[in-house]
Amino acid sequence: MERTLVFLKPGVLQRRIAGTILDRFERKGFRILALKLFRMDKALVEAHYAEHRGRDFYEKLVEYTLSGPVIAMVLEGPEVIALVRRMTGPTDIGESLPGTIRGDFACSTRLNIVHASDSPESAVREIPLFFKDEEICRWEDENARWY
Ligand code: FUP
Repeated sequence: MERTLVFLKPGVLQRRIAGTILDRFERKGFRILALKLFRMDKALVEAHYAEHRGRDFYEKLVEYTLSGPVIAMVLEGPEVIALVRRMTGPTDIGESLPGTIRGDFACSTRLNIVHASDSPESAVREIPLFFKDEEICRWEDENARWY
């Protein structure tokens, strides 16, 4: 069983598509262990995107991420990290096929609407940036045998 960190970027609330995207993750069968709507502060954005500091898109990325509330979540499931990345589609919007979240709801790499951890190492680093341990709710999944 794996966990991954996902957040829906500010454009999602503005466009009223938060429910639509959350619905995809729920229907896939992942378990939502934590969920919150909040404004990331600059320290969190800089910590989260530390690997991109100095890149030409970095300032715009920080500005966009700070421009409104995000909806962050921890999802759990077998191979959830790779499966969610398949659902979001690749970073490069030109490669994101219809049927993926980015392919269906974004036409810009910079405003690509969703973040999802890209590896087990990233998930382990990112989850505690967003959630305290007591905010992560473990629950019995009676439906798990159907997925
Ligand atoms: P991802 O893990 O798919 O979100 O991709 P990255 O961590 O490589 O990039 C983080 C964010 O930087 C992307 F969501 C959008 C932004 N970005 C750009 O604006 N231009 C680029 O060329 C690459 C990334």
